Amino acid sequence: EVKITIDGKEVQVPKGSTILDAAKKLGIDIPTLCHLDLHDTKMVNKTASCRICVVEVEGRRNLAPSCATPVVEGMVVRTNTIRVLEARKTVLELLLSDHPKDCLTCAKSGRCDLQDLAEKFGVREVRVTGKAQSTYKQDYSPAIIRDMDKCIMCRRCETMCNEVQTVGALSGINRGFDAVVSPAFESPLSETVCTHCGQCVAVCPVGALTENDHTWKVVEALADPDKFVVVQTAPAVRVAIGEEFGKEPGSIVTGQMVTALRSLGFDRVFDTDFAADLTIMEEGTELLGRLNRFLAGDKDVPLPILTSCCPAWVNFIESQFPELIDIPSSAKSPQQMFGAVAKSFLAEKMNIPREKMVVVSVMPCLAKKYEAARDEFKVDGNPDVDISISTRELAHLIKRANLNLLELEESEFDNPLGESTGAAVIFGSTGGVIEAATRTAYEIHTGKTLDKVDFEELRGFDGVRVASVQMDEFTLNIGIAHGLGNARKLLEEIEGGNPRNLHAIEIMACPGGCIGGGGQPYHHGNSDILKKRMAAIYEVDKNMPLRKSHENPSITALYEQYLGEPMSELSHKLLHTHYSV
Ligand code: HC1
Ligand code: SF4
Repeated sequence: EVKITIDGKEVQVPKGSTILDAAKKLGIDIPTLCHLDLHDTKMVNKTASCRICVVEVEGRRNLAPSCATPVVEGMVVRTNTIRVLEARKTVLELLLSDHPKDCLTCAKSGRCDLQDLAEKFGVREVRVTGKAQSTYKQDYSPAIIRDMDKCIMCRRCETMCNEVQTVGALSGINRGFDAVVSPAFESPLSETVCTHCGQCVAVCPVGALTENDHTWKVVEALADPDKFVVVQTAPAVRVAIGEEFGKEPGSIVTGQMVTALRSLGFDRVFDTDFAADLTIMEEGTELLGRLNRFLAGDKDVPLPILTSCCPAWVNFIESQFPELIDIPSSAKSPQQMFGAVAKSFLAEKMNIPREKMVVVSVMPCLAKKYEAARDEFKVDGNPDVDISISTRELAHLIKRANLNLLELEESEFDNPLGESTGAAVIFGSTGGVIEAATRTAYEIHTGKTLDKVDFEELRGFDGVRVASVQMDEFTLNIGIAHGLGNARKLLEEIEGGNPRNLHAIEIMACPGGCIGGGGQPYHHGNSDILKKRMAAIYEVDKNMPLRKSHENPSITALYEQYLGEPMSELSHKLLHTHYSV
């Protein structure tokens, strides 16, 4: 431990800590822009490029960036001298001299770190006038908008994309005023290996990277008297959207969210969780089918089976591990299963022509926008899911309609596509999809009822986890990874001959799984927030009367009335897909 003094207060921190760490421990707020500390991944954006966090260290001539200066025994630090404050103001003016001033129409207005600091430091004019403002073309991908005029070169997105996700779509190019983070050769993101995971958006402190906002498309559909507009909400939205209205992370606001959606004018408010149960029926059957072939001695059976509900992950395997493309489950994601069932079963039942039905999804994810737009999920050009909006976008819509989520009464989802089990809601957390599949696979394989449905060994926050579940005489070996960098580790292990004999693997592209998705309320890499959302997910599961997908009565009815059985011909047509490299 090292003892130092900051603003007259003593604090002890472990050797190797920075001044910024020590100040945090004292509750002293040093402003940062480029700094990003993703504790659980041990990943830190170390550029120390913005210099907004400078402090005065006794005995040193120059101001020190607190994020990159290690503590030394006896160090005396001041964070609020006139010299420090003026230096910070100058840093801001320099940044603003090459930054657009269109805050009124910026997607990040009101939640921009640079705007907040300019306000805090009372910057009323920009004295530094550099070269004319640099200008770049805006880049629209299905999920993400890049407005590089707003890039402040903090390089958080680069660390996220290259080091945490190991995708490598972004890097710093050009020099001086023209320096910017961009795909190589300034290609549009959609023409690169970008997976649309949205983690770069999640950490961008300014308006350089934002979601492709579809809220007005939703409003237009709702206002069209010719359209029948249904909405589905993903598992992870209900434990996070409350944060946008001032609730603590991990607050469960399912009932209020349903009321808000109904008040917005949706004709039916359904649940992606219903389709998550359906996914388990299909994916679980596929898993058991492959295991049975394996147990019968078939050496060519593609194992381990990989979950396929995360579109960024699917994109990642398509572009980075094409030789493994036969092993993911062919089951569509719940978002897409929902759309396919709504526009067939429900549309037929209600006698609504396909083109008059609009399916909107509310997702914690930006890659879901890209998934919804993929050609394999269209019938004659008409998509199964018409519009996908994020948790943040739904919060905007609710506020725009003068509704306060927290004051709304709770209400229930509509049926039949609104009924779900606890197995479905845990899809929202890392480990949840495979736990849900295990609950069902166990009971079908052994013919026994589980005494305890909680598979604690599959839960947790470690980036890569491996556990075994006993199914009578058969030991099912399960692997789990969240974050694409961790996924890469597990896939390299599979390519290397699968030494741990894994039979099934769940992969989610985002830290924590969907609860940490690129469309969730901004959490700035703070894993405490993610852990609270995770706890809430398991809480919802615990309180559900039914906790296994195969016990969902609406799912049973759907098979009886329409699909026949899991993996039937119609199930294949509606609920399964193929991958392309
Ligand atoms: Fe997810 Fe899924 S769990 S992918 O994390 O399989 O987005 O929440 O909706 O589709 O159900 C996301 C969450 C979500 C799908 C489900
Ligand atoms: Fe990289 Fe994900 Fe951003 Fe694409 S969306 S640039 S993969 S961090």
